[in-house]
Amino acid sequence: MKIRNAFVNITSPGRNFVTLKIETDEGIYGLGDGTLNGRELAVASYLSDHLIPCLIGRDPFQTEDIWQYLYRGAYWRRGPVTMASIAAVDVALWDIKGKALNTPVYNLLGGRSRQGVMVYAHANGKDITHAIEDVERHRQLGYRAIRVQSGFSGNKSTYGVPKATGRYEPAERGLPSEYDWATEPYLRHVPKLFERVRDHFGEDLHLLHDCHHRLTPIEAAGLGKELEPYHLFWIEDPVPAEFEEGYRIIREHTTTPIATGEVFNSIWDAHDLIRNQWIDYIRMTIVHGGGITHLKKVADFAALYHVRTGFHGATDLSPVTMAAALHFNTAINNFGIQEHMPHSEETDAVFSHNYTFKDGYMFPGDAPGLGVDLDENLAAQYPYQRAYLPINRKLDGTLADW
Ligand code: EZ4
Ligand code: CO
Repeated sequence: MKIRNAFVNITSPGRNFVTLKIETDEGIYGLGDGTLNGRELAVASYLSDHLIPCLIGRDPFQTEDIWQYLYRGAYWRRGPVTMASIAAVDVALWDIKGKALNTPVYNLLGGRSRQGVMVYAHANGKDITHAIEDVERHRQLGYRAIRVQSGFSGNKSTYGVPKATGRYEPAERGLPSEYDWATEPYLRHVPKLFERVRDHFGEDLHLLHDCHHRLTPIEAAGLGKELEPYHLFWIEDPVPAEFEEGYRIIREHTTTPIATGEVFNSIWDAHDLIRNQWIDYIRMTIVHGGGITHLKKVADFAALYHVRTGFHGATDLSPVTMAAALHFNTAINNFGIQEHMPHSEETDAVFSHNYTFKDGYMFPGDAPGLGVDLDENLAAQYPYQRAYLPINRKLDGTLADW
């Protein structure tokens, strides 16, 4: 079998997605996600202008060789644009391989290691009372693990809470919005939030929280310590993680588990975090981490250090990535949890898929390959719209992490 052609689809059914479709001379095709929130067209160009010409005529079964060719062959390694582009190719090839062998992708990665993939939902509210109502709503939907974020006095807005009612979707059309940020009221608020939530729901629910890179190591260490009585499943991205050793300080002070890595794109972003056991969960997922081929190596390396996966699963990761993650999570031993932020109806209509949700678990389905398809006619009705993630400024105007 040979790769005959490949093209990039850009569509915006509520939000932007970049999808690579690779076609073979035997009529089988595969899909890969290359969506990089706020920088979509850079990946589209990387694929169309630089990778696709190198793929024509290659054997799509050679996932390892093609990955090495694209990674080493670029000379300029790593970075989110490069690695999302490589991921799009890699995932499309695994999809082709599964279809050609008539088996779901999880069978190519080790087979079923568990019956279902535990996912966590997002609950939020403008204050603690509304957040508790939203946790209850998600509990009734069957979720066993819930991330909780709420607004608080002292900041006009915060990460994870929508400005109006409706879904939380961080990317906004047009140029980047600017929000304000003050750490002190946040640090006072979060322990009160989890005291109330634990008190209301008891111990029989996994609770998670995303700090979204806004703290310093010593602030995060203090927060982790204060949250210990409420037995969180994890706190996520307590600090920006370019400086991996910052996590040592957090680790020395608290037993609250730590997850990080949704913005990582290579094992070399997480190597020290894992081998020093400074984190418990690695969040770098398939689209941003160079695809299934690289993530399998990352997961196997992490397993040696008791680090489990907790893949990013926000709406900016397309249903193709969700499917790939569910196959992956089904097959590996050191799976921890999977984030689940459901896509809009428009997105699900463009990307029909075989994966399902029941009682807090998700299942990849048994269709050959990934079990996702792209309705190109419907996709064409939603042209690309420029959109960005917001930025944060401290109250005096200093630019801060969002
Ligand atoms: O802000 O995916 O845990 N989930 C998150 C997400 C990220 C967005 C950025 O594109 O932190 O909501
Ligand atoms: Co996050």
